Amino acid sequence: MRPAPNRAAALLLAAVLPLARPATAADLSVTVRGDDGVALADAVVVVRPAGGSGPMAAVRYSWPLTMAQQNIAFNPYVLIVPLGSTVAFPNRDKVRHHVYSFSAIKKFELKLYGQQDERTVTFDKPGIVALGCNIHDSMIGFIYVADSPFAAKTNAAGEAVIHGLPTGGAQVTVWHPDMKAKAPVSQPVSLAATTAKIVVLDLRPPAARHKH
Ligand SMILES: [Cu+2]
Repeated sequence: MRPAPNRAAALLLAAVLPLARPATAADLSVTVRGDDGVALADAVVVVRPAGGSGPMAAVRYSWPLTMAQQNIAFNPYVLIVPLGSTVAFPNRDKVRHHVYSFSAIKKFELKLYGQQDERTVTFDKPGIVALGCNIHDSMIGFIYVADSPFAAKTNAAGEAVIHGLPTGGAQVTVWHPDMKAKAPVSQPVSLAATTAKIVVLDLRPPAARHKH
């Protein structure tokens, strides 16, 4: 008895696929600092390869699409979501919150809701959404709606690493809530197997920066 040709082809494919990694994958490490030299946590880094990066519909990041209200604060302070995402807004406090955005790409209001309750909002335009709470003026948070599969947020050392990029030309876009300019800054980068880049942002004076 001979094996069916389709089965043989499938077995061959299964044997080959684990080796079929792109030969040209690049890892980019971006360090973001303020013009005062201090490392910036919570900066958004988005990379757009020159050759394009395909449709956003199936894009998933490695973190949950959740903007919680916890300890009278938004958690996380900055959340990056892929364009078209639906974000959950769970209330994990004992008090009620009333979340709103006046930002151009998405104006909305989630009227007073309490503990263990949750609302969702879908973000269908790229850009930056500033969040507030009608009850607690100190609550400030941001959602960055990104139109690239390649995005990351800087850690406490001001570093973000993005893996699996195609080598070659790309644009690196960086944004931080305390930037003087409202729009993100974009710079060209040439991606090799491993590339490190430092981006310095002009910051507002310390007294005008967000507390969170
Ligand atoms: Cu609140």
